[in-house]
Amino acid sequence: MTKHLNCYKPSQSSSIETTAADDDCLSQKEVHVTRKASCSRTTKETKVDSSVELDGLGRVDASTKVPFFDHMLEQLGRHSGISLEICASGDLEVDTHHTIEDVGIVLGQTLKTALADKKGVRRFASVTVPLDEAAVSVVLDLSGRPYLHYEIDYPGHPIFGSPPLDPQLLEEFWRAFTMNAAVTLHLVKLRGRNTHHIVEATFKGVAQALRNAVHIESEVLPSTKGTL
Ligand SMILES: [Mn+2]
Repeated sequence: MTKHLNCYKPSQSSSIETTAADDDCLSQKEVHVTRKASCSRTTKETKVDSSVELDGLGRVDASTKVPFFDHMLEQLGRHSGISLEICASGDLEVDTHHTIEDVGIVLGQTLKTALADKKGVRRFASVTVPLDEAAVSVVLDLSGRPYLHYEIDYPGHPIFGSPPLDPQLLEEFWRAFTMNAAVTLHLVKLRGRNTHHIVEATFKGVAQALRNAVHIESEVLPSTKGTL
């Protein structure tokens, strides 16, 4: 069985932004720690490459050959402000299960690697996001302890893209993401009748929660334990 996961994080050497034309700015140099990472994973079922830039502009390049899933990954990046590159090639002739789950694994690993020691992050987030008649509540803690509470059911039809996506697989995606990112994530559907809306509200909700939780707001680690 070939199974290989490689994660790469650029060196933590801080880059210093200066404005050559303005000496005053030089005394107020801003130090940015790079919060980026890339991971690759290959099995007999899938090959997934992922890059994450936490302080990016929410640019997304998602190519999983499951168009609706790409649409959701675009929501995740755009609404979190986290730039994402995800390229997956999986055994879609079986179904979309392996591809969806394995993207969750690799994306979670990439996020965890990019977060590194989590120094200064806000850590917690709680948001509710609507999409028309649907509303989904998301509670997130960058806890270092993987835990998923999943309370989302899907009425009606699957999503008839090409290939189609069984919304049941989204639970597998969020579980894989949660376990590998080592976060605590609660997803609760408050209401909703349209499957596309419910799924999209979930991705937008997690995106907004990530935007808040990864935000650097201090210079200390938000943990009395001393590690996250
Ligand atoms: Mn949509």
